[in-house]
Amino acid sequence: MRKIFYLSLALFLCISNVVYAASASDIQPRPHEIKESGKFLTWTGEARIVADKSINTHIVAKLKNALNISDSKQGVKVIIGKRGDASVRKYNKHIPKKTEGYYLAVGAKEIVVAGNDERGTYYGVLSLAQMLEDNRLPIVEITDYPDVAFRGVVEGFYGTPWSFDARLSQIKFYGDNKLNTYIYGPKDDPYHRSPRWREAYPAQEAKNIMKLVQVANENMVDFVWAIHPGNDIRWTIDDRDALISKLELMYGLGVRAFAVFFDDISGEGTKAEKQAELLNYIDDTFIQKKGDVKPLVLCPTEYNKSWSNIEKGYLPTLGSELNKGINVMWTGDRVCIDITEGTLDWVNPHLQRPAYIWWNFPVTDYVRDHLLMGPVYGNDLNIADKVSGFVANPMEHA
Ligand code: LTM
Repeated sequence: MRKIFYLSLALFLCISNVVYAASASDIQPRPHEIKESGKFLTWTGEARIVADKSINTHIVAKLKNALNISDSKQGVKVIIGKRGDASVRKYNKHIPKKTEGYYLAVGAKEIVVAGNDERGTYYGVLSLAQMLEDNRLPIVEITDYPDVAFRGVVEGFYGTPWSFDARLSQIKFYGDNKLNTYIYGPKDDPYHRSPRWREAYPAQEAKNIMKLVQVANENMVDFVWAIHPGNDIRWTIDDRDALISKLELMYGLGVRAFAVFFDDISGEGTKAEKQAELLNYIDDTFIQKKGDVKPLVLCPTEYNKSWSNIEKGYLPTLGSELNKGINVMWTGDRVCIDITEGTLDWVNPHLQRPAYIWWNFPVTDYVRDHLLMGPVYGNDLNIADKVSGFVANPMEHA
């Protein structure tokens, strides 16, 4: 009798309806599907991790760190892995067939984190960690995946570029918040733009970029390096080769994602057919050949509606000439403006692809006596399937 009493007590302490514990609906961004049981698992940190040997060690480190795990044979079993791993084979049918998707199940004795891919697994861990409160985890089943392929930040402002330390902390923040993209394109880096875009970075700067790429990889963020050659580019084989050589150098530093910016220029560099020819050349001879590089991104010269002249054919030329895999950026109806469904309905047919949003908020390079720190409002909430990416251009104050 006494045994039953203690067993019941133990069970009650482990699984009980305690209202103040975290709930899956606290997870940000809110998951697609949540099946909550209303019950909770008391989390002591004692757990046995079951994973394939090949699992990314950063994922395991994140899991252990976020959930304070001390390895124990007695504890809760945490089964973790990505589609194809033996550890999660049993759960294959639950894993959403979506890039960066995951299935997460918290049971009374067992937790399953099963990603569709490595990032999905990582995001499953982040969601699990967000649910932990007062040493309790809700007993729940979650199916989740991102609606927008590329999400994050473009360091694309005029003014003092971010410091190395600021970038490190930003990149970690993106990783922790399921943002997968950091585009490096500060206007005042002379090796990104004129006059030195053709030249290699000095040794210390190259070393810093290498380190940032490494930290980005550890935090599941794509470090996208952008080049801005439009101010003084000549449409010659020499300049084309100089650009490819620079990309090769950046590839050598570990960069596996690239962008080419043609914003805020005039003259020769603005020609749509020349830009398209160059971008296709980069795509065919560099991006596709490497095999391990993310899709190329272009910021066009006519990057918002108020500056576009359809009769002159700039956007339609890009739309029809550019390789279909190249993403094209767009700031909306104006340079700094909310992103609406209307602007996407207008531009996407011209681009013949969903636009990749460069959102000019909270950038302050045009109002340097301001800090834009208010709440965000005004963007349409139903545009996810009309965009290929969404990145915000921030303040120089990281
Ligand atoms: O917005 C784009 C594409 N280009 C520039 C940015 O570099 C700048 O930060 C913003 C805000 O001033 N405006 C631009 O035109």
